[in-house]
Amino acid sequence: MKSSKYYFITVLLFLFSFTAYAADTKEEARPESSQSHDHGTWKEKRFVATVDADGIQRAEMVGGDYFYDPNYIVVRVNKPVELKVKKAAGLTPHNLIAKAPEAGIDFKLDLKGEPQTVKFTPTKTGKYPIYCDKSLLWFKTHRERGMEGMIEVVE
Ligand SMILES: [Cu+2]
Repeated sequence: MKSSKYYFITVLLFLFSFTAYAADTKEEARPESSQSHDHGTWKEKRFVATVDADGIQRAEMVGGDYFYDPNYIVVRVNKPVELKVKKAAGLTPHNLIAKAPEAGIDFKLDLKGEPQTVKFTPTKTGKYPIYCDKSLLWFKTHRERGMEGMIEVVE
């Protein structure tokens, strides 16, 4: 009885290390951010925001398994942005993260079925990644599965 228990644990350990190994060896097909993807299906969906009459640039985005649409948003520097985000149908939890406080872009929120509005004013031109950091157990993060994108700030 004891040996079958050890056998079970050994198999589990093997599966775990194989999963980690498989995740490590997928390094091709990178977009401009530093993360790799496990499939070649990430396609840029670009949205170029225009400045509304009230001076605000508005954009809308949907996040789901495992995408953002659009996933590449171009905004103008030093003009306020209102990004309305919501979650596509599905049970998997998703979030939206940007960590570029040096450019005035710094937020993290869990996506919901009802739209939420993220407000920020980009202060520096450049390209700033957005992504979902959720994952299930030791599996790949959603970011690694393609749930990432970019905010590009232009003059
Ligand atoms: Cu996600």
